[in-house]
This record gives sequence, C-alpha cells and structure tokens, in this order.
Amino acid sequence: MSAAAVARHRAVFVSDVHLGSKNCHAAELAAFLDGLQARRLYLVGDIVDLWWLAQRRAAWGADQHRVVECLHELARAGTELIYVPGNHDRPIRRFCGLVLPNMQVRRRAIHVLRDGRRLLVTHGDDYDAITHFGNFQERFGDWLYDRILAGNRLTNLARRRLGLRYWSLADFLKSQSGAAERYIERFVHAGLGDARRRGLDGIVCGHIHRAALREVDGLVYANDGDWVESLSALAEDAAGDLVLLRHDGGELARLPGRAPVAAAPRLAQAA
Ligand SMILES: [Mn+2]
Repeated sequence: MSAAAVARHRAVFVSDVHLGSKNCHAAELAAFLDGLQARRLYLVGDIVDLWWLAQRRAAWGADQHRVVECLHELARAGTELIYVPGNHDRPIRRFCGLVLPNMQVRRRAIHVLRDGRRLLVTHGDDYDAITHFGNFQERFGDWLYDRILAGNRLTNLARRRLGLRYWSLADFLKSQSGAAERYIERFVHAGLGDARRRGLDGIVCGHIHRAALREVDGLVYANDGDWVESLSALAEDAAGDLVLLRHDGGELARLPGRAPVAAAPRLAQAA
C-alpha cells in the first residue's frame, strides 16, 4: 500500500506560496511538505509567482528547489496533486484540463468531504470584480495591485522609485482596518454565493492572504492563508475534520465533520 493510501490527511490545501518572490517562506513550506502524508494535495493558486520570475530580482535558490522536489516526491509517493492556478500564475490556466499521472491542472475543482459535503476549490481572484468597490483608498489600492499584477513596467518602475519592494494586499488591508474588514466580508460572501449557486456546501480559497475556517449560513468558508505571512495550510484529516494548520503543525482552527447521514430506512417490499 502506498504512503498516500494510509495518509494522515484526506486532503491538504496550500495557496499563495509566491515561489520566486523574496517574500515567500520557501524553507518553511519545504519542511511542511517534507513530512506531509496526504491522499490529495490541492495547490490553490499563486503557487509560483510568475510576475517575480519574469524579473531579474526573482528569488530562486536551494529552498525554492526543495519545494519543487517535495512536490515531486509527494506525487511519486502517490499523493494526487491538483493545481488550480491563480492570478500570479495565471498563464498556467492555459493548461487547465491537463491530466498527468498524479497531477491535474484545473480552473476550479470540487472536493468531496468524508461526510459527503462538496466544496468548491478556487483561488478567489474571480471575485475581485465583486469586491473591488468602496472608498477611494481601497480603489486606488486595488488599481495599484492590478497594475502590479499585470506586470506594468511603468508601475513597477514607479514602485521601485518609491522603494516599495512588494505591494502586499495583506499589508494594504491591515493599514485600512475598517475597510479591510468590509473588503474581507465582501470576498467571503462573493465566494459563498458562488458555491451556493453551484449547489455546493462551501468554498476553499486563498488570494486575500487571510487564513480562516468558519461556517457562514450553514456553508463552509475556508481560506488556507498564504506562505508570505501566515504560513498556513488547510487539511481534511482522516476523520473528516477540517483543520487550519500552521507551518509547524500547530492548529489554528478546526471544523468537525458532520455525522454521515444515516441510510434511509428500507421501504418494505410490496407483497
Ligand atoms: Mn491571488
């Protein structure tokens, strides 16, 4: 029996790694992946930061190599890798539908929990259009973010002149407190609305660099966080509980799985 078949976790979700950017904690991620036993590993977008890799300042050394190696090792050990690209690795969306042994690229996925509930797995940038409104500062921040993500050379030049090494949405949100909370709530509800419209029981996403695990109106909202600041991942353990994990294995939050629905009593056979 392969290691993955007797895994501790039914599934693990990781996003917003930003591999290639100076802000990625690649060593911690490699250590986390090294000890991982999972049947399935979802890479929920912004895994490789292609915007950074396109620049000479890209950070790519032994730790970054080790992350890629760990992913290969997991696939070899039988873990099924499902890559759902985000906005920093958007070009990889061209490969959506690609299925390799133990590796798939999907625009979005559905994860079925042990208790049968089905969760939408998507990066979350699809909700930008819904969440991006509000006061001027928010709009300016979003505009700046989009320009940077778009790799606009003039913006990058301006950014360098201003001494901004990396414009972080998380930092921006923190600097806004009240606006940040409103932004996050809009994001949560946009995601949950999408899941509900698809007839699903919740969502697993990333993108906003805010780890979270909670139930809202009977739906699951899980954000696996990032490897820039929170260094967190989401897991469904062997018992079917959802767990928000810190890189060192510490537990940030837990949402117990539901008792499986009892089989409906058999109807008496007509005589
Ligand atoms: Mn993103």
